[in-house]
Amino acid sequence: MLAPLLAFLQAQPSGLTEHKVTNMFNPMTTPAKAEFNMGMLEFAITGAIFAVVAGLLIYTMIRFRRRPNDDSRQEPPQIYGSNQIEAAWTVIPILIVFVIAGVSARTVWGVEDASPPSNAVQVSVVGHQFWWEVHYPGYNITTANEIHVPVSRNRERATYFTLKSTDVIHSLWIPELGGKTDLIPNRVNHTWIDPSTPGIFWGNCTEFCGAQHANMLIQVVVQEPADFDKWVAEQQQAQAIPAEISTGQKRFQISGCWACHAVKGTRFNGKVGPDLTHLMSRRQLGSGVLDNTPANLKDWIVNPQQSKPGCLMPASKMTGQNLDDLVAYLETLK
Ligand code: HEC
Ligand SMILES: [Cu+2]
Repeated sequence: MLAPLLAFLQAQPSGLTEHKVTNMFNPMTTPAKAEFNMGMLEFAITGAIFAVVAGLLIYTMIRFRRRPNDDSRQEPPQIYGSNQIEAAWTVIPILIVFVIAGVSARTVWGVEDASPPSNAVQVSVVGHQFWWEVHYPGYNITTANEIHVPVSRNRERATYFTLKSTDVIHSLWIPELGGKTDLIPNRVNHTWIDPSTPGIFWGNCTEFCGAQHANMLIQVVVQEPADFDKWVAEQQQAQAIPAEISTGQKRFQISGCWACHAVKGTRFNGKVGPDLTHLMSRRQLGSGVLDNTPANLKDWIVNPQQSKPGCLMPASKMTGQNLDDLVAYLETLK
């Protein structure tokens, strides 16, 4: 009953259902399903062990409880050692550990070491305090915090991730699409997804990485292949150099924004912060803290520490015409 209502409330103008409230009990890719099934198997095994141990404990507490007025009662005979029972309670746990270890190893390797089909979409994600740098080496695209991928059926155009970090350990978790995989400095990790339905899936950094760890959100936009190809074509465009440099663009330069931000097609090539070439195509600012609206963009530039205290972009304290010019320029970055 609730499902259609939720779907209605979550429906986006783009027609994509948004899964902002994440749900790890709703796996939607092959790896997520494998991990979910593994979790359920381990939950069942440990649940059964818990039931047996707790059952025996409760039985013993009741059966052998102290009865002050019952001195004549016959205690059951003590048993000193039993090779059969001791062998059983040694061997059975070993078998259980083998089953759990075997299933876990198979699942982890199936996700980490899967070899991509030739038409896979390769996405390289680099963790930063506190945002996600996203590259598509095959398409020559750089973006941030919002990963677009095509719907994949039978692993056709499945998405393969290469995960790295520039500073500390981060961890990628998009609950509907797959389990956590760490992004570790000086190490490369892999995972993959083959989402079967379009939608916008939210995720989070799940390895504590500093002050704004909880605001290091990420979105995966799963699109029909044709829509994804359209997005790729748009992102591949560099910004055209206008005949006359706008005052806003000058402001971007004078204020030193380019020291940290790149705009493809211009000389701005900073690498410390997110690539801004297609800033306006993104739904959010500051990896999920603000909706990408002109008013929020202004607030962010004046003082990002207001909405994301401790983030690594300094306040510009810019006001008046300078601010308006700069925002007008950023709004051309479609
Ligand atoms: C010292 C480096 C640095 C400077 C200088 C800097 N920024 Fe940033 N900027 C960052 C970092 C780091 C982030 C990511 C913050 C986060 O999400 O945690 C960021 C984020 C942004 C974002 C949000 C991008 C997104 O996709 O979420 C915008 C827009 C932005 N900066 C614009 C500017 C403008 C305009 C200037 C110049 C007034 C500027 N920045 C100066 C480092 C910098
Ligand atoms: Cu992080």
